Amino acid sequence: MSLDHGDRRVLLYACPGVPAEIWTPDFARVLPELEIRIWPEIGDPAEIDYAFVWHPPAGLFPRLTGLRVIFSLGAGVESVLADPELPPDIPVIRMVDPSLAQGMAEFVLMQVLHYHRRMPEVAANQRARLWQPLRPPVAQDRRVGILGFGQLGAHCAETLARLGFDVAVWSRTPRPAPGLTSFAGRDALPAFFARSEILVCLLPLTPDTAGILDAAAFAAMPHGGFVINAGRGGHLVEADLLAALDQGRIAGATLDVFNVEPLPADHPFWVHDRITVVPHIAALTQPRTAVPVIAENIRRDQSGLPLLHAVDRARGY
Ligand code: NDP
Ligand code: OXD
Repeated sequence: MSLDHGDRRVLLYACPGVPAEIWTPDFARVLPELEIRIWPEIGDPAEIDYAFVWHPPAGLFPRLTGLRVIFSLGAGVESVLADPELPPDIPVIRMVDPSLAQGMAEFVLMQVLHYHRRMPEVAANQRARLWQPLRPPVAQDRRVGILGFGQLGAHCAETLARLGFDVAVWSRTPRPAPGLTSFAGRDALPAFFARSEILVCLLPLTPDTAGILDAAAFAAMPHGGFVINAGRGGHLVEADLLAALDQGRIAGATLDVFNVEPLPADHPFWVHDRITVVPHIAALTQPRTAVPVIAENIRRDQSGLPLLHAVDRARGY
């Protein structure tokens, strides 16, 4: 491999809204030889080997004429792929961080338990000063459905199954797994929804998955089910959820991701008594565990080895 600016390697940190100070100590610890530049102070753009991005600033990529690899701060890469000036031949690496999977499993478990143990009803009873012991079904009789059986969905599914829940997963390609019920492909969706009392979305946002949480999904689910969306706001048809909540078809929803973030102050979700709004924190990439994964790919790039976790642009994730 030959680079045209000597042995120095330069990584550009361009994650508007995510303070660079969170990341720089771990880059310095794990990759002391790497020079980190922080957007917009990028110096000579031709010297930049690696770009670490989250919602990349418009017009950035054409300036980086020596770019070798684009690293996404997030597991979801739709904002990177949507950049009209994304260089066609530069690999895009999505974030695979063990802490992200752990954090998502904690979040999904917390929300599933909240609905499984009927906590919204308990809270309503408290407001009414009503002492009413409520009995949940046993976990084995609680059917949870997880859309997406990748890095995050698989960890959540296994965590819930270990606690005894009856878990089904849905993926694009068939992925049978012990202790789980597996569904794959569009044709299997109605049957998957029909058994999902608590539905969790952990899909990437692609043209195939946009709007998947819609009126048809809510109509197919068991009456009074719950929805947890930690994928992307574009997975949810907002008006369909509001209608399904009004009709009682859906009893409650936890939403961590939204079409517009931050969620506008006048959005009806903020004040809906059966919607829990969470500010896109279901799982956060953690520098301590994520930087070593980036470092491994930088080492691979410098040794001419295949990169890990590269996005398949045709698939969109
Ligand atoms: P992966 O790429 O590891 O897994 C994606 C899964 O979705 C795979 O199982 C894939 O199927 C499935 N899938 C993709 N397209 C389809 C389709 N058309 N039909 C059926 N299944 C499909 O992603 P991750 O698990 O790492 O992340 C998933 C998403 O979670 C991210 O893209 C992001 O949007 C979201 N996220 C949200 C966070 C938050 O804090 N709210 C934090 C991190 C991520 P197959 O296995 O067959 O390829
Ligand atoms: C991600 C996210 O994609 O934080 O990692 O949403």
